[in-house]
Amino acid sequence: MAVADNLEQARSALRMIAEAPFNAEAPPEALRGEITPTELHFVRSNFAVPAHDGTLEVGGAVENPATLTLDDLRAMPVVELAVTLECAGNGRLAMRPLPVGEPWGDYAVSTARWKGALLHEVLERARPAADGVEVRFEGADHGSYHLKPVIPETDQSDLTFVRSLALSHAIDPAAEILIAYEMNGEPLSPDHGAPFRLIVPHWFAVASVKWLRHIDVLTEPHVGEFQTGHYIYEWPDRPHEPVALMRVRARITDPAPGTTIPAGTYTVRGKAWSGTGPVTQVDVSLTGEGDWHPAELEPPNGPYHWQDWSFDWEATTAGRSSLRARATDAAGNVQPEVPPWNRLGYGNNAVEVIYVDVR
Ligand SMILES: Nc1nc2c(c(=O)[nH]1)N[C@H]1C(S)=C(S)[C@@H](COP(=O)(O)O)O[C@H]1N2
Ligand SMILES: [Mo]
Repeated sequence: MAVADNLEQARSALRMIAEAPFNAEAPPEALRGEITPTELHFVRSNFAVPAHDGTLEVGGAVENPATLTLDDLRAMPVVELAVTLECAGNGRLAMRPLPVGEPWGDYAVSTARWKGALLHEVLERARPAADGVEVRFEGADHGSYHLKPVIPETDQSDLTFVRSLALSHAIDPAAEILIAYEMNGEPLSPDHGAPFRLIVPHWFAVASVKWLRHIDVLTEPHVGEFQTGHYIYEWPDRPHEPVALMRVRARITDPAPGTTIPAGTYTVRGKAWSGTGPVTQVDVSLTGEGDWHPAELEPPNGPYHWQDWSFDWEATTAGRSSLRARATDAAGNVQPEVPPWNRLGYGNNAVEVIYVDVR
């Protein structure tokens, strides 16, 4: 099969947001399972799938630069982690006034099993210089950028996808940052960053650089369109902040919005996750205002994994009911009722409201 046919096949079950570069949400059913099958995992790319020469250059302010191949990475200790990834733009469509950017509904979130080498081990071998402050991750993808530049002097005609992390975070064994080469037991697919990508647990997925080509230790913080231009919360009333950890959020996966259900007991189900988690409580409301009832919350199956919750609803009265679910995490963060508006539309974790008709 030609590459294009394979790509088309891999993309066919998703809900397309943009064709080129390809961006797509997961179908709602994808959120029911514990692990999202690869063909149902959302895709977010700023540029077309690039060619990649199969090498990873590790350099910058290090004593021991190296060029690694997939075989080199596979020869290192193997770690597999289930990680929930959410795009920072997920839920943007519900913000008012509507921000610019990809019109994501609520399904730019998925959970896959990622297998790879640990970033901190790769960096230990490279031996970062004492004056290192950040680590820069460059993808092989580049091209002209369709969003208005936020950094005025950037050349929009050929930008490369680059992100950075604090060196202290990148070298922290407890952070479990992966250079992943497998997703759900298969080599990475083109849309998900083949041949290898970063996976940064707990962070909004923008940190998880796909098609990884260069890792450089920096002695000055990185400045760039995808780090200090976009992916910044431009709050109207307080200092701007970079997009970082995923915000606490619950989703109702069953019933589907707008469905009609027969009168009786109905088990409402959903998922909940947080980058500052685990989630410690989910409450459900069946009216407006403050009538919250605790749901049954399953413990997490892993530290970076969304959690299942359920609620037995005595749906005995015919008519329309509003359903809301609200998560709280171990750090005490609770979902707000109103989307936390910021100019570029990131991090909308407002409480979901759906309606269901009982007959
Ligand atoms: N090289 C590269 N990495 C990237 C991106 C990109 O455009 N280029 N997009 C980021 C964003 S914004 C998201 S939400 C995730 C999406 O990962 P996925 O397509 O595997 O779901 O990849 C991140 N890594
Ligand atoms: Mo994203």
